[in-house]
Amino acid sequence: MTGPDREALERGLRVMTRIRAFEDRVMREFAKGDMPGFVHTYHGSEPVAAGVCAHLTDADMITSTHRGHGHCIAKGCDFEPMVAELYGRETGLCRGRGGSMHIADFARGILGANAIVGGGISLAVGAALAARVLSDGRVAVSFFGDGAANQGIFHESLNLAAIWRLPVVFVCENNGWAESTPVSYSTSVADIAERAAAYGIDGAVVDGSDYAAVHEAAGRAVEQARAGGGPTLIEAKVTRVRGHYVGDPEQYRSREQRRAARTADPLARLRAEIDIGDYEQQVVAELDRAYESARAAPWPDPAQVERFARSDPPPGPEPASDPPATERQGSYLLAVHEAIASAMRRDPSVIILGEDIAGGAGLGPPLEGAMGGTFGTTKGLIEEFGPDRVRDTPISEAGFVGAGVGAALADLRPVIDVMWASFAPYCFDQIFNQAAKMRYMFGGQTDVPVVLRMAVGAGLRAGGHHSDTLFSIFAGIPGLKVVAPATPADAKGLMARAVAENGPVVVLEHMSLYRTEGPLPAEHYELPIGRARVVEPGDDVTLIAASAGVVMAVEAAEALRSAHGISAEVVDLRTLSPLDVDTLAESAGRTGRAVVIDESPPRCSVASEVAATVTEAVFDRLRAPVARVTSACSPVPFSPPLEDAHLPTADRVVSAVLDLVGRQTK
Ligand SMILES: Cc1ncc(C[n+]2csc(CCOP(=O)(O)OP(=O)(O)O)c2C)c(N)n1
Repeated sequence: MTGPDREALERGLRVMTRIRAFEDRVMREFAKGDMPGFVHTYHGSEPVAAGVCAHLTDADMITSTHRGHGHCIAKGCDFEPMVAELYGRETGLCRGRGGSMHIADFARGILGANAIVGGGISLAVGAALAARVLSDGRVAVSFFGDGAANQGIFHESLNLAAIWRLPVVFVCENNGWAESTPVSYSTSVADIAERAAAYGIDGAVVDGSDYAAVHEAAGRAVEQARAGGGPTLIEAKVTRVRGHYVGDPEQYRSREQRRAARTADPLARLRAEIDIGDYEQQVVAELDRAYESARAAPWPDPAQVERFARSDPPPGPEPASDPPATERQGSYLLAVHEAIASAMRRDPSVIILGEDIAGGAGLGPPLEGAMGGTFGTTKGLIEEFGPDRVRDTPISEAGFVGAGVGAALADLRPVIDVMWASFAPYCFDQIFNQAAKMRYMFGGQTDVPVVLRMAVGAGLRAGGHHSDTLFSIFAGIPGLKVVAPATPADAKGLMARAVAENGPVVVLEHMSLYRTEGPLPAEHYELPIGRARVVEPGDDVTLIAASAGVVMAVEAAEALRSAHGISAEVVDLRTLSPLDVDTLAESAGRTGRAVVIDESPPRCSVASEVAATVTEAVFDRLRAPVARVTSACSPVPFSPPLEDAHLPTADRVVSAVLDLVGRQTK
């Protein structure tokens, strides 16, 4: 590929001029004190964003960083909504929910700036995965700094992109510093691009202050990606002309280093060669208008503080709360399998990702006897849907969960198998900071239709790393919906609904329930998220549980009835977030007593949340305080007597009820 022609150089200089003028103005305006938060300017890297984005269309996708203004401008963002976003106004690109560090413009393929260093890299891999699965010719580019190249997610992402030969270009803007840490200290290689070789992909070092050089290298990488030739890592060496953030005293750079940095001007070379007339004045006038309009724009309405936090329910009427009647029996495991298979049949944008889900088939033909996941829930799906939609992953939870989330931003509906919930901390950023927050931070520009499946629960003598429930960890995250089915029929209907939902849904499948049998309708059906179910009616006390706790509650209700003449109503939460407050309040208000059963440890548990919710709703109708029966406040132990002592039991539920009856105050 030859270098850019004169017209391309002129276009490039215009884009760089826009970026420079924008950032100069940001520095001046920020100093006045009425621009909230922090801003990080792009001075010195202008040729990188301009030279790379010159090869991208609106349909192509980028992920950006805390230093993202330049990327947005090069990808075509208008000044007015950008400036309004910096001021936190309702007319901003993200309706003021994101700000400088989370600016996004989905109409232009900008999948968000990301204030988590390295946070965008796996999202770009996922966007490229979507382009590959949909065969639509799009390319994804991830911009990130030298600091991000030392994050684990960088390495997992490059490996994933390499093994799947995805249409993605990784652009490392090496400005020599990560905040105050020099790259010479933090990085084991002279050139970050050398790391490409470790993953068998092309790597290139380019002078990031030379527009023509960036344009040429990026053109080659984007063309290769589009043609199916796989990813490239471009390292653009640039100078960080200014401080890390506006206002940074830069005490870690000597006066000489600062002076040398300030004199670097990557626009100078092109300015000497190319005449763009009074374009700079035009840009300044455009910025004047943008600032005037942003300052006059309305603030977001404080009454709408929760708007966009959770996805809207899918269109159409809410499904019936009960599964269809059936004579058919089936296991919880089969239920999960059937829900996923039927969702994949109905919607070609549904894909599944996870370790061993295709049983080692990789991208090749299905293997005889493939596992179908550790528990066998996805067995047979590779044969029916092929390796593009049933994607085995390496052991890279952060990488493939991030890729799933990125794919969800780019028109797929991934169902991601995290295997055991205890592994979720490895991908917590991708769940907590990315999937759960994006709709909100980007002001409703995008949904994140992703399902995160995890096996939970103790009792199988698996010890501390394979037994957690993490109920409250997920239920406590505002952007997530969380379901924990107790029966095969619920497992099927809630999984089907989770896939149909437009936002991230965490499906917690209890390991001790996989082999349990119950009524299992054969047809496709959905159950509503956020609706509890009265399993057994009763008058004297309400037992509230979820997942395997429901089995315990039913056992306790039977013992209370037969041994003590106490009539217990059993309520299955089904959904841990959002809670079905109406059903809980109605039942506990009527019986006047409630015991919440939760397999997680007690501190800040779902049991605590339910107890507080019920108390707030029907305090005046309660005859005794709400009681909690939880696991012990320890990791799940291995030794059988210890594990048994750790877990709640039906006997403890019975005791809690008897205690409440004895303690009643009214
Ligand atoms: C995961 C994470 N760790 C630390 C930070 C704090 N932080 C913000 S920017 C930054 C430096 C990033 O350096 P680099 O990736 O080289 O980008 P640059 O700022 O140089 O553009 C740090 C440490 C963060 N935001 N996210």
